[in-house]
This record gives sequence, structure tokens and C-alpha cells, in this order.
Amino acid sequence: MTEDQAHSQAAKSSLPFTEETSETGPVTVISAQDFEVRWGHDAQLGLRERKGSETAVAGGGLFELVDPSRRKRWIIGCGLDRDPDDPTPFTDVHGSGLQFDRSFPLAVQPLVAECKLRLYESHPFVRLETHLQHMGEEPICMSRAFPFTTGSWWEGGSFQLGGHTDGWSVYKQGWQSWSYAGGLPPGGRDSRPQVRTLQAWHSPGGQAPRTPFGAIADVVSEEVALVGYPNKPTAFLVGFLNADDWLGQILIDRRSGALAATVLLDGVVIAPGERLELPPLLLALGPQADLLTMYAEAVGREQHARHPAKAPSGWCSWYYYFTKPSQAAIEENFAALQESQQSVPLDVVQIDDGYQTAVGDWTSLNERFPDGMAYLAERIRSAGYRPGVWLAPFTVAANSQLAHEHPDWLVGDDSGKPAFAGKNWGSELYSLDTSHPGAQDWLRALFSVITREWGFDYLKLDFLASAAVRGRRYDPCVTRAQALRNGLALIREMVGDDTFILGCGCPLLGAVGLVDAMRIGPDTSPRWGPYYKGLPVPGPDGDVLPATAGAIRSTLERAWMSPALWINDPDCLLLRDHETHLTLDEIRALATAVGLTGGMALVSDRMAALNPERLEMLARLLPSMRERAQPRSYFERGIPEYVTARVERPWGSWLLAGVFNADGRKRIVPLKWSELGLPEGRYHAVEFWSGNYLGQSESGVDLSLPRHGAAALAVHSVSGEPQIIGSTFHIGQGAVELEDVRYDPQGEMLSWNAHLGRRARGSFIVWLPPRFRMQSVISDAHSVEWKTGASGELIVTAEIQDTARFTLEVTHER
Ligand code: 9PG
Repeated sequence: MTEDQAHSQAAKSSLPFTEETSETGPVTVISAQDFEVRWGHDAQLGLRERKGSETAVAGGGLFELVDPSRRKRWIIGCGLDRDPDDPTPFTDVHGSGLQFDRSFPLAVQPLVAECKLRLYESHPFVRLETHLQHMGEEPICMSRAFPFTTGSWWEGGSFQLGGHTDGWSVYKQGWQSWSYAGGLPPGGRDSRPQVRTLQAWHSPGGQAPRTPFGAIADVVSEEVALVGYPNKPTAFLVGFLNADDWLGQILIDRRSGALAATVLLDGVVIAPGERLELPPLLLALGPQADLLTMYAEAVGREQHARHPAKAPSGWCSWYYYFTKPSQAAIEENFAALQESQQSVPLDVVQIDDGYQTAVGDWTSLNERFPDGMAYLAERIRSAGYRPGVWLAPFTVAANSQLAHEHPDWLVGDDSGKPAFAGKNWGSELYSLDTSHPGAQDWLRALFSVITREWGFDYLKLDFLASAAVRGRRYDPCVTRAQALRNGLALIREMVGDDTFILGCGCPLLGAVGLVDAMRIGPDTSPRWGPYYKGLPVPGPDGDVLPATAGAIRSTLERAWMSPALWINDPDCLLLRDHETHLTLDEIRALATAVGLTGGMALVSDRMAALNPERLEMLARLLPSMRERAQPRSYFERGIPEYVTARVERPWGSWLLAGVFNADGRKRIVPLKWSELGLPEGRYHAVEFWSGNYLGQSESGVDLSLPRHGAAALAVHSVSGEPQIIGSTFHIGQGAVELEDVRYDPQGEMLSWNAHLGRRARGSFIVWLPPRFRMQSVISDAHSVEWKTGASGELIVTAEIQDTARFTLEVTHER
């Protein structure tokens, strides 16, 4: 395309733009979907909602330089672009749009910030890419770059959300799988662990990051953040689109209303003539849940997220056997699983921590595994399960053979000792230097043994954040972000596409496209709250320690990631009624979160000792549905009270709602339909676990929830014809098992197919409007019965072997 053609195409694009003159000079004004973008020749970038002037965000880039001794640091901004280029049309993984290029010379230093702004015809976001070009003669050392700052940290900027300029709430994203994710309303403190090990595990930039102007930041969110007010429709999202080369975080001041998207440059030296590419940013205004979904989809497209055909279900040894699994225990468990396979079909049997002699010495087995791993993997496979195994490939315990034999493969600290990567297993932990050729060969050999010699094709790779610890590496040009991503890429290359990789203890953004699934919360545990050595742990340390409540919170708060980035792993259900402190209600609360968010469904109990009724709770989540519920508000601290998902089928649609009571006592929740986002109308509600029809209402229902309990509702709009309004077969209440539901008014028949993929006895809840009467039910299912329930609903109960067809004959008195 010639320049002229490009120009005329740009002019024709559905993204009209004009040039205006403001107080600070010329500004390009671009109209896109529901918002307007203003980009000044002075580098100020603004987004504004088109309707009203209530919501507008404007700011720009700042850069933090240090002298090589790191004793002095200073912040510089951008100068004018005197001669901006015309926009050019482009097409990328997101679609087509217009690209605007600007070059801003930085103040004082011979650096130029080259910025590319992309606006899309079919996505309501802005993509901002910033590169730094060195034009001078002397090397320049940089500690951080802030490709977008706003509010009080950007002179002349503005940050207004729904008319407010301060007192925001933030949805914080923690650094890795176990880290805190959730709301931080104003007033409350950020969640920052204090204990040394937890500090090492839960932040890439230290727990007291500085704002561009030196104060300790109020909130630090890794990779992405959402800012807004609980009851305002529009929020602001800013997020990095990859962590291939550099780690990014968002610093926020809720009180004064400021934000800085920050790239951790770790004192990189830019040589004369060199170019430093910062990770691209996505900026957008819109409704909370839509923004996070849109962000996840954009990252998924850019990073070529993996999309496994199915979310696996399975058994894991950790939460019953902990550090002491054995060959005999594994064998006992898959044998027990086989017994219930028809009604509880599971895919994977995964051996967790505790087969190895030390963390790092993965191929040296302890005495509990006498016949070796190849033998056990084969036994698991011939029992009909996919064999899975846990390991922490980038973590090396000080007490391992590996640490003794290859100290040169460890990331070092400034004093030349191995860098601290936390403490666990009674040992200090170090980080494997994935830039070291020796360590790389070792990794290749290790994964060849695990997948080829032993035969595992499901890997739970844990403590992955170790790879990205700050420190000295063999190859000084390899950044921390690259150390993690290259390490993961090497493993993926070694094990091939058919091996399922579950990331755990893993920084999130850097793993997209390499893992099939990701643990998205802290460990669950046989307790509701976090405990350490028998004592409860309050505060931010407790936020990241094993706890059922923490697993529920994270499962709901990070539901938006799946399936756009990977399949979410909410961690295992502990269903047992022995060797646990959990009540049935607490177990049900986690099962509700797992089921409604549609990720993996795992169990970790001694199966032979498990009460079949308890196991039924897992069965009723299988297979996992493709819908996933999201919190109604991302801005409250702790477990969200309401989560919802819309199910849309050609033959009907309904709302699924999870309602959680995190309180330590029983509570009546006056649930309003409007709080679930439903339009005005009359609705039926059926609670899944009890199978109870809660009646129909125009306002809502009062739910009585036990301490730490949850309810899972299907909410159907009341129609004038017979309709299915609930099911006890699956938590989606029809989302998975129902097909082709239809009412034939001529024949006076309500019919449907049920396709369950397992053997189960359960009920469909049917509503007949006034003047309809039930005649009979015809079905090829077993032992079909029907009765009228307490509120006039019809309960059709049957045993289904995989699939069945149902027809209800009714009469209608006109
Ligand atoms: C095996 C376990 C399980 C579990 C993983 C990971 O001390 N800690 O805070 C801590 C946190 C998580 C953790 C272990 C210790 O668990 O998430 O599923 O595989 O390792 O050791």
C-alpha cells in the first residue's frame, strides 16, 4: 500500500479523528466506540467516556534513571513531538484499526520514547506500546519505566471516575498463583505479606514499592489493576499485555487518586544506539467484569493461550497424604476411584510432593516408592487414568544433592551467595538459573526422564516463581521475566504439546501460552481459615497461606482468567468427614465456587474411606461447564457475596447465581434480583444443593445461609408455558446436561434430552403455569417418578445412564 492509499484508507476508517488545539498545543482527537481518545503532541494521552464527562483519564509516560552505583535516581518526562506522522491502518491479532505513532524526546537525556497507539474497530480498548531509543554516546542505566501515569502523578493530567477524583477501590492482582487477588476498598490496607519467606514468594518488586515520587505506594497490583467505585457503572482497567521480557506492576494511591503502570527494569543498561522495548499496555473504561474478560481475551490472543479441549477432573495425593504419599497409597486410591468411575468419572491420578528424596533431586526416589515411577505411572494408566506428577523444577533446596553438586546453576545474590527463594521442607530454597547452559541440559534430561522414561503426561509444575527471583544470572542479559518464560518454554518444548502442564506458584502473565492450566489461588486446607503451627494467622500473611476461605475467594476473584488464558485450577475439594476441621457447609461453599466457575474439578481424600454421599458433591460438578460466574463487585475485600453467570442456549436462557456467607454465623440474605443484574420481571429460583424450589417473585428471595455456607441458584424468568426451572444433576442446572428442551402447545408436551456423561440419580424441577396439569411422563431412563413439591413445582426424578429422553404429557384447560 502506498502512503496515499494508507492515508485515504485511514480517513475512511470507522475511527474518525481530528486535530484540535489546546492550551498545551495540538491534540489528536479520535472517536472509538463509547469513548474518545485525545493524544497531545506533548505526550498526554486521555480516554473519556462519550456520554457525559463523568469519567476521564489522562496522563503519560515517566522514566526513572539511576546512576550505575544506584545511589541517585531521578525521574524524567517527555518533550514535544514536533512532527507527528499520519495515522496508518493496521491489522493484528485483535482485528483492524488505526495506529498513531509519536516520538517524544525525553528531558535532559539523549533518549527518545517512541510510542505506538492502536485503536480498534471492534474492541473498546487502547493499546499503547512504548520503546526507548538511545541517541547519545554514554550508556544509560534505568531502574523503572512508567509508560502510563495519571492523576496526581502526572502534571496536567486528570483521573475522574464517575465524577470522583479520589477515594477509589482497587481490584488487586497478586503476583503468582497463591498471592492475594481481590478488592481493596479505601481505608483498608493493601495485602502485603510480612514474613520473609512470604515476601520472597509473593512479590517481584519487594513489599514496599515506591511511587514515581518516592513515597511508599498505597497499593501495588501485579500486571493489571481495576480501579473504580463499588456502585458506579464505569471502572478503569490498565494492564500489561505480556511479561515476555519485563515484569510490570500497577502502583496506585486510592486517597489522592494516582496511578502508575510500572515496568521493573532492574537497573538495565541501555547502550548507545540500543533500543529498549517496554511491554505493551491495554487501557480501557467500562463495566468491571467486562473489562477483566476483555483484558484476558486480549492477552490470550497476543500470547497464543493454550485451549485444551476439556478441563480435566482428577485426584491428587497432597491434601490427604501431604509429604508422605506412597506407592501403596496411590494404588489403593486409583483402585477405589475405579469403583465409582461410572458415577464419578475422573481423568487424572496425580502424585504430589513426597516421592523424591529432596527438592531438586527429582529422579532420586524415597523408600515409599519401591517399584519406581515408571511402574506406578503404568499402573495408573492401565487403571484408566492419566498419570500425573508434581515437581518444582526451578526450585532447589539447600539440602539437595543438586545444590551441592552445582552451586553454579543457582541464581546468586550481590554477595555471591545463592539468592534467597524462601524456606520450606525444613530447608532454605534457591532458584535454578535457567540461563545457565548446564541447568538447561539438566532440565531437558529431567523432563525426558519424567515424560518418556516414566511415562507421565500430566505435570503439576510448582513453585515456578523461583525462576524470576531478583539476582545474578549466568547470562547477565537475561531478565527475570525471560528467566521464567524461557525456562517454561524449554520444558514445553521438551514435553511436547500433548503433555498437560498445570502451573502452580507461578507468576501469571509470563505463563500464558505455555501452560494448559493454572492454579489461581492459595492452597486449600482441611480448615476454613489460615493456620500456622496450630495457630490462626490474621492479616496479609494469612491471605496467602493454605485455607478453604482463601481458595474460595481466589477462585471467584480470578474466574475471569479461564478459559481465555488457560483453564483455572481452583485447587482440590477435601470432601472427607474425618481428619478435617471443615463442616459440610464449608465444603459445599468451595464446591459451589469450583462448580460455578467452570475450571478443573479435583479431589484430594483417601478415596477408600470416603463417604459416597460426600463424593456425590464432586460428581455433581462433572463435567465442568463452559460458563463461569464472576463477582457482581470486584471491589469488596474477602469472598464476594454474589457471583453470577448467564447461560444462553438456543432453547432457553437463565442466570446462575452463587451466594456466599463468609460470616462466622448464620445469616438471612435478602437477595434482590436487581443485585444480580436482572432486569425487572418475575423469576423462579431453584437452589441446587437442596433441590428446593424457592418460589417465584418480582423482588427476590430471602436466603438463609449457614455460617461459611453458600447457595447455588438457577433463576428463570417466569413464562406462560411449562418450563424446566432447575436440575439437581449438575450445578449448572441444565447448562451441561440439558439439550433440546421444547414445549409443543399442539401436542401439549414438554420434552428434553438429558446428556450427562455419567450415571446418576437426580431430579428436574419443572414449572407448570396455572391451568396446566401433569398427565404422565415418558422416558427411557430408569426408575422414573414424579411428584408435586411443596410450592406446586413438579419434581421429575430418574436414574440416567449417560443419556435419556423425557416427555411430559400435560393438559391445558383454556
Ligand atoms: C506441595 C504443595 C502442593 C500444593 C501447592 C504447594 O508454605 N507455604 O505457604 C506453602 C504454600 C503452598 C504450598 C506449600 C507451602 O503448596 O500449592 O498444591 O502441591 O506445594 O508441597
